[in-house]
Amino acid sequence: MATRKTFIKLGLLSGAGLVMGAGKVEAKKEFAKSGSKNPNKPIVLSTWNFGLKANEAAWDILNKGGRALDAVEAGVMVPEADPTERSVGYGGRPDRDGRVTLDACIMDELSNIGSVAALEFIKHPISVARAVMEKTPHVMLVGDGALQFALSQGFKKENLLVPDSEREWKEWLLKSEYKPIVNIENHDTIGMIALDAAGNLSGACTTSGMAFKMHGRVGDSPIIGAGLYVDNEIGAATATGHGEEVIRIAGCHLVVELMRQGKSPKEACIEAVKRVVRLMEIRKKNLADIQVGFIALDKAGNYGSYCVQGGFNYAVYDKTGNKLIDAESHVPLPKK
Ligand code: SD4
Repeated sequence: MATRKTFIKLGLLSGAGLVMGAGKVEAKKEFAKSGSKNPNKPIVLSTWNFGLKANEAAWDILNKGGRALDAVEAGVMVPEADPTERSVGYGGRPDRDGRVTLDACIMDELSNIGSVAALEFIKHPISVARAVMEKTPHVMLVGDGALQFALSQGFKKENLLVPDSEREWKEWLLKSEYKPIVNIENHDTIGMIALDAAGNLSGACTTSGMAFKMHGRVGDSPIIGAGLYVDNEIGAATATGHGEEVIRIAGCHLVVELMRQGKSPKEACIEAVKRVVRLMEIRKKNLADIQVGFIALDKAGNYGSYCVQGGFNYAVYDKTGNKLIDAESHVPLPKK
């Protein structure tokens, strides 16, 4: 059972290893495995254009030699706290009952994991997910239980439904037609993955999920292996888009496993997207109705992305600066 005590012990041990040089030997082995003597680190990647601002908060930590775990938590807290970002945290669009329910998960370099789903009234679900990871014997808490736990940890109960989201929900109720439109929210879930100066990987993912979903619906974002996966020996991946399709292929675990088999981050994302497309064909579903995007980072700091529909972008911050990149897609954007 991973208690907070063992977590701290493990953290101290790995830190001591680095000081004594043992960690360096380990790290060298890992970089040799990933084929690069000169890893591109630190580096942080995150989904959509709000990733640019989030990356800045993460970079502040990474650039000072901080831990990737702290960086990804701090990074995704930026859109979580921003009421104008209407698909994450405070300000997120509600479900069809008018309730803002949030999903988030986090994973560190030791494969510690924590997750919350359908959590209401808490602005920073990512920090509750981290508390689940560090302070409970479990890895996932949902709904009321997650809220009770958050309150017990001192998180504040707040109304997260902002007037713009309430207005849109009331408009939506007139037709009550659930038909998420691809890319329409432009920037949806924030998934963030980072490699720190010590060569360790971590990731975080947080969202209000699909707007006007059924109450209780949970997407891929809080599910380790679907919306996020980190293997400190190989790489990390996170996803955005229609969570049902990401869960169906255990998307981010798949991307990391494909990197383990020797694919580059981009090749791994392409392969996972092909899997999504194939299952849509087999199930005779309309591909135009869905978007899925993956971003991936390997142990050497190589990164890549791929998505189903054109229009997905992601932000990358490394020594060369912070930039937004348009992901290549299976279905190109129509020419203007
Ligand atoms: C979900 N993957 O809840 C999230 C939402 C999202 O672009 O990323 N939309 O399914």
